[in-house]
Amino acid sequence: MSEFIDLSPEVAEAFASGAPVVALESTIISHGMPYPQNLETAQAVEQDIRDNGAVPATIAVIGGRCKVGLAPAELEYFAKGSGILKLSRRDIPYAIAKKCDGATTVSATMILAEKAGISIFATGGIGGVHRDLAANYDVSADLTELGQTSVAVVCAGAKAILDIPMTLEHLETLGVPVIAYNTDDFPAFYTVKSGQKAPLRLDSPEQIADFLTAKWDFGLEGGVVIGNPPPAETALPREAIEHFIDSALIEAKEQNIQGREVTPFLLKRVTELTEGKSLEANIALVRNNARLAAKIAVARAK
Ligand code: PSU
Ligand code: MN
Repeated sequence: MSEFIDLSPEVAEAFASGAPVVALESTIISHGMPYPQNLETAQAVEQDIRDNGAVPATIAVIGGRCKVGLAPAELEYFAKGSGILKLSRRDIPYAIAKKCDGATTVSATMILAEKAGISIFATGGIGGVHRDLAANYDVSADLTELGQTSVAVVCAGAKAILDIPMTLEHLETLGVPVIAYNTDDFPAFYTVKSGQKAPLRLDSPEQIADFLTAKWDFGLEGGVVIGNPPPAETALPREAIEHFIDSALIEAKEQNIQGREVTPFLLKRVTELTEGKSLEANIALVRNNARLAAKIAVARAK
């Protein structure tokens, strides 16, 4: 184990006994949802993983130490805390050297998960290619990470605020397999269908486990995107959400929101504009992804 990583007692015990482990990120807690829904979600997601036979490992950086598995009080700190950095790959050395507290995005979580030996990770939606790329160059570091780090990311597709067709093209260029679970369509976070067909489809956790074994045993390093459609009861119709996303994008431009602030701003504004409906959808889909990730981890451990 890397000298920079601390395992929680629960995760250390899981490794010792060979129990399946699922990684979880912390940016969704500190920068993706408001308090107290973020804390309730973080706790519920961990329990969903336990209920499906695996051990949750929420990942973050505390005082420059890379934590794999958080204690309940640490989860609460990341939910309430202000001044917590948002860490992608580039920021990890700064957080370690300056002994900072930082929440990990998909890219940083994948790196720490791989170093700890965890290959399955659940989140809400990956980052991707932002809309209006020519005017506003913004491509999430999540995509580059998926191209090189061997962790499978269970998500409800790419976030709806993004350019989904361009995100899929970019993933193809990077050689990242994109699998839709039990459907032909690539999901779009709040909505069941993005209007894009997913390049690959698999229909059970066992099939996904076999796919991962084939990829990595053959020596093809890099990540995999597993697109799990959001639960229908809370998913939003595309027509209902598109208008609010457009308004949020215009506001972001007017207020000159840039860099790492863009995604948190858009998620927050869409939650306000939908009067909480998008947050409700986000919570339900993260939990749904955690359940599938646990089942895949269990299938891989067999
Ligand atoms: N999924 C969610 N909410 C989030 C995220 C994912 O439901 O807030 C986070 C992840 O940490 C992802 C990040 O890596 O959004 C993308 O940020 P950016 O576009 O700045 O790369
Ligand atoms: Mn960006």
